Amino acid sequence: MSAGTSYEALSVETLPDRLKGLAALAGKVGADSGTWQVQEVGDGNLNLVFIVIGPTGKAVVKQALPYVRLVGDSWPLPLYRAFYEYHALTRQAARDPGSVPEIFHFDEAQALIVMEYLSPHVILRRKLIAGEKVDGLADFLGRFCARTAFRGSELSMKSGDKKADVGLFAGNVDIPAITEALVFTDPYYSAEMNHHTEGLAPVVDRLQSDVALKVKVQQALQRFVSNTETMVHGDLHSGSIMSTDRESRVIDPEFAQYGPMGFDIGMLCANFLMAYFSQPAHRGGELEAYQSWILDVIEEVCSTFETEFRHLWATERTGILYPASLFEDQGHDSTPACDAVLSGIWHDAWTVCGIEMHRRCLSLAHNADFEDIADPAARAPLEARNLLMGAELIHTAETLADARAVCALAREFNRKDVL
Ligand code: SR1
Ligand code: MG
Repeated sequence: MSAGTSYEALSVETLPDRLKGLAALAGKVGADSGTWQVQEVGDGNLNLVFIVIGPTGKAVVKQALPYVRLVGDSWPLPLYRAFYEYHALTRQAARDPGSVPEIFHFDEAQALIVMEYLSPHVILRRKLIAGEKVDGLADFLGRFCARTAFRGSELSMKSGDKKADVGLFAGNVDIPAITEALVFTDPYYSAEMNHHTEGLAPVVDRLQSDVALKVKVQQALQRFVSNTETMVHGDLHSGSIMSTDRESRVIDPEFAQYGPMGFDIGMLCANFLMAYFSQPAHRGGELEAYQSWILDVIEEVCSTFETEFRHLWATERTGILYPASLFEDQGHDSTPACDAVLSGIWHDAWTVCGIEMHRRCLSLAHNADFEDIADPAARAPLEARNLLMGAELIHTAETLADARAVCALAREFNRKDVL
């Protein structure tokens, strides 16, 4: 398949013949495409994902579809998202080496990325539902969020490079628009694609009639669309992380844009909190111990983020923001400035966290943590705890002390009979 050929979606049947000339793929899996075994394993909402297995190795071929897979061709979606995913992956690889799969090839016309097959990694969300622990997870994620936030901002980048990159990613319009609608807007009114578990109506009504809440969420949306602090992954949930028992990688940054530094870590913490609140339906034995482990992960992700961010502040502050010429060179400690930047990050993070907790139970794309609970009567009370804690986070985001306070709140809501 050569660049410039008009786009055509691949299938298990057509892939070997269409990609047999691709040296980057043949070099990994073997030159004889007749020996390739192909499986389509995409279980996300948007794309085709193939595993290609040959005599000399395995590779992943990810191809964007021209529509939202979850919904069908009634919702067209530009193929250019693969271009932004590719560019986001290269930036994440540079800003936090080893954190993302290795890229072997990108074909813009076919909206296709050939990349490393991660094995024996599985989607983290699946491990959390199964009650499995991952060593080093919090360290890895805290560092990833801090490094990509700091190194993608004017704290580190040259002003011209940053502006050029903001310009490049500004072309990613329709994908962030999904977030603007599904995440920030739809949960707070009866949007067409919304759905929620039977029995949750009183909680949904309470959230949707809370005007102060809607104002705070809209303020967060305003920051999301107009604050280009750093390149965010844009969809950093537990389905965008693949882990073994001791190693993790971040995948799927097609929602990348320049946005607030607290966005990714906020969305990430929300997904751990939803894993936490859903646990009573997934296990009996070891429930408390496993829930405690999840909260420990949240606390450690956040403390690692702070430590790494402060380390980068001290060692890599090479951009136009808070320059040493204004602080250290004048004999002035810049710690209060770093404290203030971090405080803004946490305000954004906890607000986004609450919003993500809402959208996954109210808007279009729910998550398996709750959806795998077959009985609505068991699911609704757990989702209700999650929804009300989300509201509390949004209301108090500016004054929350730290992740420990957030986890204390989670323990409190986990004991509540809301419905
Ligand atoms: C229509 S896309 C729905 C969701 O799937 C993606 O993974 C994002 O989370 C998006 O919000
Ligand atoms: Mg995704």
